[in-house]
Amino acid sequence: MLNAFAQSITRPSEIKALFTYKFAPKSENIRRHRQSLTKDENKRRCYEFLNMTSRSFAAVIQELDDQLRDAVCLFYLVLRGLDTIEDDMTLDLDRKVELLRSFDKVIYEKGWTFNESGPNEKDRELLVHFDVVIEEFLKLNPKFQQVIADITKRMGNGMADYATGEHRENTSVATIADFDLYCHYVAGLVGHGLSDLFSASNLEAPEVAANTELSNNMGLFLQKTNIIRDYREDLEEGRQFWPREIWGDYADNFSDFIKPEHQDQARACLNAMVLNVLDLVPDVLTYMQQLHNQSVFNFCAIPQVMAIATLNLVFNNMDVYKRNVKIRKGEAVELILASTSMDSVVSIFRHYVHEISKKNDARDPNFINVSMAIGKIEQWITTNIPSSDANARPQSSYLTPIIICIIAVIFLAIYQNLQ
Ligand code: D61
Ligand code: MG
Repeated sequence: MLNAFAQSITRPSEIKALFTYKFAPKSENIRRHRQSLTKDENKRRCYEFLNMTSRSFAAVIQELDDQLRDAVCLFYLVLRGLDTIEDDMTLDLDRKVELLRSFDKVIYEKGWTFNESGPNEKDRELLVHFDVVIEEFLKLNPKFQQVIADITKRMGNGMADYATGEHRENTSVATIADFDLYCHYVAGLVGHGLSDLFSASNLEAPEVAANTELSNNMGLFLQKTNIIRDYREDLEEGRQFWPREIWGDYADNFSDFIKPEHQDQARACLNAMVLNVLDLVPDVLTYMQQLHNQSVFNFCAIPQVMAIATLNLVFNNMDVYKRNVKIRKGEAVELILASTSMDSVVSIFRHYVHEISKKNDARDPNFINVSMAIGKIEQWITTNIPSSDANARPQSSYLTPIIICIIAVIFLAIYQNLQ
């Protein structure tokens, strides 16, 4: 936590956000949620698993309205269980495929648990106690169970196809179409399922579930951004998700990009990957614009604004090839606090797109394509958000220099105390 403050030391708005966040009173939804856990041991354990297995989604799921919270939590836990089997490189391939293809049946088997995950699999414990998840799943309204089982079936079969080498050449994803299909299975389908849950709960209109292209692209935007950010980590663990149709234009081998002599090609390739993701932004904003329920809006908006901030962070940033890059905690918290209305979500997107455009370099082979993708996003904003001129640039407050001085004094005081 102190580290989070230190990272944002020169950014008063982030320090302010960190304080606000730390001392904010619990929302009404969270209080009711905590209350409901005191009398239900099994449900309490499910939320423990949620908090253990997800840094990015645990908080936003728990803020959802009562009608949706448990369904979305169980949806998450079921798919995290499935993904733990997909990610496990120690499992025998036939066994893996059998599990992936039957997981939609497993969730109806009271008492089912799984001890065969590799010892280093990060969410192994979830499967060891999966009976707890199944018991809670079976208590959900059958209309929610059906959505979850349907998506689990389609995702499991898609993962199995990729695990056995369909749509792949050697270990790598071949075409952009294969890349889109893989991301559809693991993330686009989550977008479908969530939209079905929103509409089934009546918190959102039936149209949100009906437009599957938009909900698919909500998932693709998150998954593809992660795949760009995780280049180094995935390479070290023997995984390749970038499609050869893109990276093949810049190198013969996927691992060439870490070599200093390939710097220029590596930079161009990275930006070509970001360009592929920028094309999704208009659909993300169109999806967001259909939402009416405040808790659903926040739940959807927060991951998407984190993704556009991450996309700006990785654009033209050679650190992606060296280590894990991550947005500052202070920046993340500032985004969380701001993601409560369409106007502010749009102005956040506009801000990061503008930052990307400032880093777009005329020597980059995709300079014009990136400019055009950005132009389309700006076009979407002017056409769809009449008030967008008014919030073009969030003004930095006149308090900024004063706050910097106060923070500097506090840190000095702490520092001298430690001496
Ligand atoms: C609105 C709000 C949240 C959304 C959304 C729309 C549309 C899609 C998604 C969330 C899904 C985004 C996935 C991006 C993160 N990628 C992963 O977690 C990868 O695993 C994919 C397969 C399992 C998906 C599980 C999931 C994730 C988020 C959810 C959810 C289910 C259910 C409800 C709410 C959010 C990644 O896993 C990394 C890891 O092992 O930790 C991988 O293996 O590639
Ligand atoms: Mg996976």
